[in-house]
Amino acid sequence: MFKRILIANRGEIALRVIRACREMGINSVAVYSQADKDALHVKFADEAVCIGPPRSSDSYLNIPRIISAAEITSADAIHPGYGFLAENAQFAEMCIDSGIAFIGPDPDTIVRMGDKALARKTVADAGVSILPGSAGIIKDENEAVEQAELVGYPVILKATAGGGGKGMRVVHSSTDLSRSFTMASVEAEMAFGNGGIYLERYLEHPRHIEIQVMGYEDGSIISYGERDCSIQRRHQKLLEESPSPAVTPELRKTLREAATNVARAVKYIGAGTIEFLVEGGEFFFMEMNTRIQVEHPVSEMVSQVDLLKEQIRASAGEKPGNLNPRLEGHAIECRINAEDPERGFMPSPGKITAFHVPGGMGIRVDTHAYAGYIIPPYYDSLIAKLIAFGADRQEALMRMRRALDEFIIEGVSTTISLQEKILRDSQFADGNFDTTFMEHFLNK
Ligand code: MV4
Repeated sequence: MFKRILIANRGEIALRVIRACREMGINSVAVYSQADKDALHVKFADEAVCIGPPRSSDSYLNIPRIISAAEITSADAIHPGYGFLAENAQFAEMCIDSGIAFIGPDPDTIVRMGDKALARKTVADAGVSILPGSAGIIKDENEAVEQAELVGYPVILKATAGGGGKGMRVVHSSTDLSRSFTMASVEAEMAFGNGGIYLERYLEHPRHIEIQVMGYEDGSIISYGERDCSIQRRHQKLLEESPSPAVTPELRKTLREAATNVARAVKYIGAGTIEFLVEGGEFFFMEMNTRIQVEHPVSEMVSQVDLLKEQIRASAGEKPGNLNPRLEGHAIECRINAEDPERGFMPSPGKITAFHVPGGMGIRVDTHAYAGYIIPPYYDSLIAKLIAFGADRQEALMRMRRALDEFIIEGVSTTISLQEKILRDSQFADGNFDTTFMEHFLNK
């Protein structure tokens, strides 16, 4: 097992990794930017190294500085968390070349899944259904029109280097297609340095359902239950739950088998998520995330497995702790962001003047915030993840409403009041929602 893990991240996920390390008897090394000198991950880790100025590009994204920090502290592994360098194949490769384990899949797998057109091919070859669409990157406008005619409108253009909604365009007829294709490609080139575009049939009312998997060196792939992440605004998730109110036991079994086949096809190691679009009982692979995700706690609550510990064990070459996790109960997570829903979700950095965290039966809060903490303006605006667990959805919903009401955060604007409103919505309460829910909800 690893002796010392450097955490190349900040915020709540850095704390989450430190907690797993502590329980496993592993030393932890925090890295931090000048803006994070008073952050809890710096205080809670066994050691901490300042890696540079506030801007991410000078600190949490600066590969040489992070590798140097690992070398001077004799860390034998690096945990990237989510965001920042978590899905950077070059970083994973440089860790390995420096004799430091990267806690994640091998660099080839990151590349294979990070290129979304290549991922579609990999998944189709593994026998898992993908949406009808182009066989790979579309070379020009004429090919885009040809492919769209074959697939049928509406279609969606996606950047092969994108993911998570960046650089997408929905096209309803051939008149828009040539222009949309050119614009999408130029945008993708600017955003990702890769203008490659592929095309798929567009589903108007899908659910976003994802399956958590864990892969091990002995070849075993453990699948967990699904998470329903349909409640999003501009591709930012606001609330996630497990199980999905829309997934039957039969569909769950099928989705878990499909996700396992995808992971097996790439000999997946560590924590991964296979995202599907589900509509009218049909499901289609969308993309695979090769990292631990923000919303992993809902899977932890319903499986009673510590996914961080399993991820670390898997990367250290150990066998799975539990071959067949039992799924029991219902978990919901609200992402509490320092943003103002009344002002178009503008970030609201600054000093948290009062902070009271809810507790009691079935409540978990993953946060790095405290009273007096100053949220820096340089990073994402997640302040806390509030997770409610209950025997069934009804109980989890009641606990979440109760806990949101108890949560006191003063000094910055937060999304709490919006999440309270979502939890009072009758359609949401009935489990009757899809990825278009937030659009309708915000226009009510
Ligand atoms: C789609 C889709 C409908 N059809 N692809 C958004 C995030 C990115 N990963 C892909 N996304 C979508 N892809 C096809 N073929 C609808 C979305 C989508 C969406 C997906 C999940 C959650 C919220 C969403 C909101 C708008 C669009």
